[in-house]
Amino acid sequence: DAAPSATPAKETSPATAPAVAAATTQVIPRPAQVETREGQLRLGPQARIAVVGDNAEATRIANDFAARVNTSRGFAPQVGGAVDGAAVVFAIDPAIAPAGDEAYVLDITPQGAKISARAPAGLFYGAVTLWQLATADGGKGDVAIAAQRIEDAPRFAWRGLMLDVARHFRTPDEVKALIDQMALHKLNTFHWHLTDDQGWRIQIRQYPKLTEVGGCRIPAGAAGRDAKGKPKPYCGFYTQDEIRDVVKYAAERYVTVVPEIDLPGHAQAAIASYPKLGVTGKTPPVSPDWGVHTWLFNVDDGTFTFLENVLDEVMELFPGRYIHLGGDEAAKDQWEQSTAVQAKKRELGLKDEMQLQGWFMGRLEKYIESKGRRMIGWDEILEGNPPEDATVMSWRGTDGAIEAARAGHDVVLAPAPNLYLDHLQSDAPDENPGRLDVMSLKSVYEFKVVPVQLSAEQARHVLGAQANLWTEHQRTLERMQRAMFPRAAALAEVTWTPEARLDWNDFLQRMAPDMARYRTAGFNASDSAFAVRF
Ligand code: TNX
Repeated sequence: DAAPSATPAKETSPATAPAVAAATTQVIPRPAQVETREGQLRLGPQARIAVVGDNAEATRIANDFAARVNTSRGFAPQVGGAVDGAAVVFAIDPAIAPAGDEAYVLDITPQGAKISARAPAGLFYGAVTLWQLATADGGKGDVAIAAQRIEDAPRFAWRGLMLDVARHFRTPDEVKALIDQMALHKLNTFHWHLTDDQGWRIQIRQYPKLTEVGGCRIPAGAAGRDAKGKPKPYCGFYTQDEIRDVVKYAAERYVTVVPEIDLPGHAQAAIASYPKLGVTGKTPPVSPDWGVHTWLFNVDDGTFTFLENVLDEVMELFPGRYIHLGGDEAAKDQWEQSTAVQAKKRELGLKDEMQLQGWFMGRLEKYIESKGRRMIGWDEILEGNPPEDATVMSWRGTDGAIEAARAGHDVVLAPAPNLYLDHLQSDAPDENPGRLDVMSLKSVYEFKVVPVQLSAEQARHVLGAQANLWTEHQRTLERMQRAMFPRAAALAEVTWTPEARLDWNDFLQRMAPDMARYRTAGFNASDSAFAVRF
């Protein structure tokens, strides 16, 4: 891939913005409340960090902060010792004003900085804020941070990114680098799209063929053949150990991983591995091309046993509350054409295939609920009359979100095209390949999470928002990263910052140090985001 070469528009370019605008707190997402103070705090190699009380997690977070300071500024503050004389203090304090586990207060005076939070998650976010302040000038060694008092808490509980690793696989290390960038922007939910027609990417011990067969495809055209014309499979999957490692890495950064096993459509790779799971008895290849496919899971008991066994292993690996069961784009042809499926439909007294899908999803939902989990699914699940406690991820615009919230379902907004990061982000000629129309950094920033049609009561069902990266067009790591950031930074601000504090021009100023931080981290955020004339 060519490096971005587009010339940023003068009036908005972070490259032309002052390195650090003194009046702006250089933090993304913008904190809920900032009170400026006189003077500056200097942090240098002599700085020491103290942790109040005997809290192992607070100490881990303090050490993590010290390590990040070391990576960016080249000195590691010592962690330990008395509060007196410490440059930075971490304290769990249930009495701070802002509510919630993710809230924190960061009080910076010329004498020192104190991060207080009700829970470790808040300490972690306070540390991220202080680290951003300490790295805004992009320099090494001593740093001066403007004295100020920050009170901060997120607007929404679900601040998410989805990555599709079925169309194009990314290694565990690549996924971790993404999760790290999420955490540094206070995004807290990583939705991992693990199965699809083009690949099954999660090892399931009871069904090894899912990854042996379903983890590989022969790409269409030249990409799928070597020089001698021999098939060149495209493969990739995560072992369970790798998944546990990623989940732990995410947890240490207060990111919850939501796995998705897509049902009953997007099932071609599973059916290629175990044809009995399908309706026709035929064996398809793992799909080499994109688009909506026709291969559906069967509705017989054998298929449910398989899916329940798969979900058992999935729930063992992912301790979070939500399991995503897909539900999108299940073309019903195969069900319509199968006498056995039609007999089942009549036996259940269901009038059409959408009701049958509702029954299918409902059965699996009950299963995971019996294990204390909750189902989330794409907005098609609404058409199957799901039970009230199903959470809806609205992707076909925002109508699904409105309908879901009115019907009493919790909802996450992830609408196409606004939050679909597979769309181009500029019209620069060397832009990442992607879908039209252009979804610019600004269009993500201007996304309204709560649809205006909802009453205040209904709006309480809005858990938050998420941006999705489908990877049909994102073949390489560089493309994936450029499609994600910096637009994910805009999403972070939209989901964290109080609506009244959102300010596009101020955000653009804060993007300058943010872009420098990606470069330092070796993460390919897209400069072309700024090539658009906003
Ligand atoms: C629709 S959005 C899909 C994905 C595709 C995406 C882009 C959704 C729930 N399903 O399977 O990747 O369009 O082509």
